[in-house]
Amino acid sequence: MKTTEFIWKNGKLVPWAEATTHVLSHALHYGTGVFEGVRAYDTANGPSIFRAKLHFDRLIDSAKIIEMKSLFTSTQLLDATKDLIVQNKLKSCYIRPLLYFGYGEMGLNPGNNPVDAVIAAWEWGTYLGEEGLKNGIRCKISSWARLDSRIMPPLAKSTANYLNSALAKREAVSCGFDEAILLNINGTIAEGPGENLFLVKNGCLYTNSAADCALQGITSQSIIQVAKDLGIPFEYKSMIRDELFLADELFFTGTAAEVTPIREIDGRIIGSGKRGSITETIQNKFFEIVSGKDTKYSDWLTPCS
Ligand code: PPE
Repeated sequence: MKTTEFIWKNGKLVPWAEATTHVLSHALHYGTGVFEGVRAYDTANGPSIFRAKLHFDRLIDSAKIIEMKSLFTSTQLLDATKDLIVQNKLKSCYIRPLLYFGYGEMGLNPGNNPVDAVIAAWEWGTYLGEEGLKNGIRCKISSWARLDSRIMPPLAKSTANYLNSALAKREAVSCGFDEAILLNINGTIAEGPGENLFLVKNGCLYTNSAADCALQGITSQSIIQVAKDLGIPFEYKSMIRDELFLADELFFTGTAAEVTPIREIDGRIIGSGKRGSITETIQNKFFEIVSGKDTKYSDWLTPCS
């Protein structure tokens, strides 16, 4: 990975190599952390964070779900991120804030352990490749089910949840695919390991809701708004696997994945087997918005200075 000069830790900027933690930190053993994935884009106003407030508010919400009290507010963490980007002289970057139960006591109850806070930012290009953004990716329906809210909290970006995602991702890649699609334990579509899923059928756009155990994606929420503004009909809907096979177009959304078309699932060609026209329209608009070129959405971007 590309490193930078500083990482923010518990209120201070520390050199990248010194942002370390004790091996007996609670989160390392039990997955008791929450994180965010945020991007800043290069715009005419300098590096600008996409939907910054929503991301830091979701971080605090994730902490609330796992009963963790952050020592920093959403606003303080956002201010720290802006400073970090400026100090690291980054133009565009991926931002990873993390709150975790640190070193103190072992045992499952994290209650008495300190809550450590870190924010790192580094240059991270396309998540599923330039080629994937343009021509679409190949997915595998995972043999791993997406975690259910009776087992783990799907709306929290908790570090523990991501073993579920990592297992699905590894399986898909080792079977020769680019990415996984997970069903939930009721058999409807949940999401990708780090992406929400959208379907286009007969000109209408669909995605699922929290009831299907999908993370409530901030990119997804933004795309729904963009679709409305573009006059593309949209509905929330639970989906089964067959509907994916019959879709005209499918695409993933996510901070890391941005808007990535899906061209194949388990060897079956989806739609035309290429990026569909509605996907392309939405994708183009997304990149215009994040780069600050469509000023109608300028309040979705927070400049760093
Ligand atoms: N579902 C999951 C499970 C998920 O992790 C993400 C983001 C999304 C949906 C999309 O949410 P949003 O970014 O708010 O639109 N995944 C993050 C982590 C990816 C990683 O590999 O790490 C991300 O995209 O930053």
